[in-house]
Amino acid sequence: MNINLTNMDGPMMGGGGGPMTGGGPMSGGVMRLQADQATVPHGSVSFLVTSRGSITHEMVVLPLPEPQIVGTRPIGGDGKLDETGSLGEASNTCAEGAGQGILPGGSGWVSITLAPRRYELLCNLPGHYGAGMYTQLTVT
Ligand SMILES: [Cu+2]
Repeated sequence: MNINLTNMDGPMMGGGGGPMTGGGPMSGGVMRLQADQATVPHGSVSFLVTSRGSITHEMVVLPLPEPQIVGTRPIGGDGKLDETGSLGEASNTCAEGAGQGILPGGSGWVSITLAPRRYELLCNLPGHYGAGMYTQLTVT
């Protein structure tokens, strides 16, 4: 599946298209992690993650406990989440797996074997989750 990582922190995002509308509330602007599929069958799931914003991003896969809602994990004082239980991540520019982050215009990828349940895909760079970089993935 394809994941797009975006942020709006200035006028340079013009022409990007997509569903982002309106101004960014609060400081830091609006950031998004958008997947082209909300539901996939269980087994090996391949993620192709592209940073289309102006800054570095990443994608981490965490199980989503019932009945928790995406976007409601507690954020630590460093602006990040506890990644305990992470099943994998794409945070390497033009390479697989974990790295230092996906640079603007770059892609990273990872394949993870996922059992049927709900997951949360998110960016865990400081402040990004709080700015909106999360989405739910349901594996059937
Ligand atoms: Cu991010």
